[in-house]
Amino acid sequence: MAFKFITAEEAAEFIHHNDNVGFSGFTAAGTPKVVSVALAKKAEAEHAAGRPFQIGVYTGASTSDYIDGALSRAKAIKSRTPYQSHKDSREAINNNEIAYFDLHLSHLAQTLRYGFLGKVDVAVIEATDVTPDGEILLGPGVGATPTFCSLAEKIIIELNHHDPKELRGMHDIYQPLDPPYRREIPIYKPSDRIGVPVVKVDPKKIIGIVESDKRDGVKPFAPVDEVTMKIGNNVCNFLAQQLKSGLIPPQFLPLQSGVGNIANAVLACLGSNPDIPAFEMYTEVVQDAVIDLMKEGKCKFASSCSLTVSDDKLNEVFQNIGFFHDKIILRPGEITNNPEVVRRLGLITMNTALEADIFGNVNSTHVTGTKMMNGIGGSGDFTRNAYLSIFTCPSTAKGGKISAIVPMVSHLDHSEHSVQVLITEQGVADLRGKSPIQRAHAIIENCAHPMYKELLWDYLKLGKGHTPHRLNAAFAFHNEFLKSGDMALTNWADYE
Ligand code: 0RQ
Repeated sequence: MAFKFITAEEAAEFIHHNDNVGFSGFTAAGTPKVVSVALAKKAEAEHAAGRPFQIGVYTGASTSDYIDGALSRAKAIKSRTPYQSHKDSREAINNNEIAYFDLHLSHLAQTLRYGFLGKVDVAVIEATDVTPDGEILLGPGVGATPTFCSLAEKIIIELNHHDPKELRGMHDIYQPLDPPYRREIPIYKPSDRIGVPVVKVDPKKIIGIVESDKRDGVKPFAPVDEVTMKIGNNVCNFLAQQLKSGLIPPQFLPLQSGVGNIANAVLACLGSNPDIPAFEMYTEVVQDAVIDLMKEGKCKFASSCSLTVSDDKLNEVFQNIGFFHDKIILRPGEITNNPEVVRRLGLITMNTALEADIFGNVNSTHVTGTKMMNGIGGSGDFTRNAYLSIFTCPSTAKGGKISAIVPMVSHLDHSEHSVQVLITEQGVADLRGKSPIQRAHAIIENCAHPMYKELLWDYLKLGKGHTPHRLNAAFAFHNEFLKSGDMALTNWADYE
């Protein structure tokens, strides 16, 4: 090995206050695990000595406790983008201790290359292997790693001894040309390979290698329960009926599925429905359910940015790498989520809403319009460009005290123009070709919880115009929740 082995603490010494640092991986998969923790300790020591120490953090998507958790607790993050989902990081963001700005995941790499966010000083990259001439074999998550490596002045490698070198050949690393002479991304089906199996960097930029054998530690998902099972079945029945009526081509279309418990449950239901043919995925995260579907032959192929699977499931993949090797491609996020490719392949996209309004607008990110949950992630990249865009969510949250169907979303991520179908455990609202009032009827009738239906019908009677809102009452559900802790206590008489 031509490079110097250094400790995580020595690596942290190369990162300075105010640096912008790009971390490899996508979700917990493929993210560094030891340099970030050493960096958090360095920040704490600096703060104890009365010196400032904070960095800008760029990642592929969410990370794990080793990055967002450790660095947030150490108050070491100055700014952060694009997606996070750690409770400590969420708390710091909502206290405005971290200047967080949300981006569509497909935009991050090009936004950095365009120079809009300043320099990337250091890239910290988890690798399965690295050659003396600077070929980096990544692990189970790609994210924005190729761009971090090409822009960064210094690269620190975390060599993870747990991931097998047989991963070689599963990655497809490709960086598009930038404007003004950008060409098409030549992916015409999910399994097309257009790049190379490794990230190539100038070896002179690699300042050292830190060894690690830590696992990604993706948490297993909540088991499928009655509500998520009903949502999953509603999605399946809807897709089966679309297929039968010829609105989806007979050979089916590639699927994208979002992140989280609901998305995992929807996939599990798709797998067990005999009316849904074996399918391919063009998506950004492969979750546990997909691995099982591959074993059953129900999922034939997956193009993804990461294997966001629990440690046990990842072991299963590694132990049967011969089986999975040619069924999964791991690509950079700007390719997995690329609007051009999403539209060309004609994806059926399935993402989760925090809340939706009766006119079909979706909030994926902000609780009561003010508190950041996770970020928009890839949901916008896919929804806006889908063949058929579906949002799912339970009709209520917090034991029924929150209705996920509200008069007006308290924050807008996906507008009525992009959201085609809304599905809860109550049923399906097909919004295509409907006016705002027709959409409201479909959503209240089919998706709202019975506990909230009357309130929503009554709201609709309050408004006037093409999209009949009563502006002083549009956030009454949210106001009531903030006041009494229960949206169901909303009283329209207060707003007349
Ligand atoms: O809270 O954890 O305290 O119980 O939100 O909700 O129902 O477990 O759903 O895990 O699928 O996450 C939208 C956040 C859903 C996710 C979101 C509370 C609820 C619970 C989680 P608890 P569930 P999920 C590609 C796609 C944006 C990014 C995206 C997400 C917690 O799917 O981040 O789509 N999406 N990326 O109780 C207050 C409401 C609520 C609410 C639910 N209306 N008000 N709290 N909750 N509805 C993937 C990537 O980009 C990587």
